[in-house]
Amino acid sequence: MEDVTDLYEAFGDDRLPPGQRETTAFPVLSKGATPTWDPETWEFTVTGAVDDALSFTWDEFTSLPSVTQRQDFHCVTGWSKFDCEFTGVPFTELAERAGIHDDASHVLFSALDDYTTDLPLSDCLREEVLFAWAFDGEPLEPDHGGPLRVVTPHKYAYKGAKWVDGVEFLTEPVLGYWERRGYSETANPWNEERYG
Ligand SMILES: Nc1nc2c(c(=O)[nH]1)N[C@H]1C(S)=C(S)[C@@H](COP(=O)(O)O)O[C@H]1N2
Ligand SMILES: [Mo]
Repeated sequence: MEDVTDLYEAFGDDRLPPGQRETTAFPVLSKGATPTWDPETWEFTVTGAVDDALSFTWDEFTSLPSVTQRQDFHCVTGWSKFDCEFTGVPFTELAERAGIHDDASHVLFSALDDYTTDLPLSDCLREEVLFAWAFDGEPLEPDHGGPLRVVTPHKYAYKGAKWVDGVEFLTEPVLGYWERRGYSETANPWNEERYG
């Protein structure tokens, strides 16, 4: 099992970013209701500035090479949860398969509840950005984004789309759900980039 917990040292001096408090609970934060999904019709797409647009069924997606990492989780509302064990497909795995165009600079994630979030491409091409389907060895609970969510331990957690079903490569930024409402595009917890 891969263990990247100590990656926080690359993000800042302190494991707990400024203005955060540690919790052992795992609160649920969603803009609305938990969406339902059907494993028979679920489809994940990779589109935009790529050589090959991709599409996966649930069986195809969960057959991709996966990793398990221990990561920390930082919510912009002020709580952090340490040592979350997530299993899933690295972002870089999909990026390599699709072939990203040289002029791609940003990424927009989409989700079953019509949530979106955007990040600069360079913030996504990191080993800790995963499309995760398991938490602590169990299938990801629906309220926490099951069947599939993104995790971004180097960013506030609103960058990790729950119920994710697509990723689009962009040549210019397109603001996501919270980014349009004033939250930061880059969202670095160690710089307290909460608002844009
Ligand atoms: N699809 C979707 N993803 C989402 C959200 C959402 O409302 N919809 N909320 C975000 C926010 S603000 C946070 S803090 C985390 C919360 O994840 P959790 O509910 O598993 O704690 O999910 C993020 N991803
Ligand atoms: Mo959040």
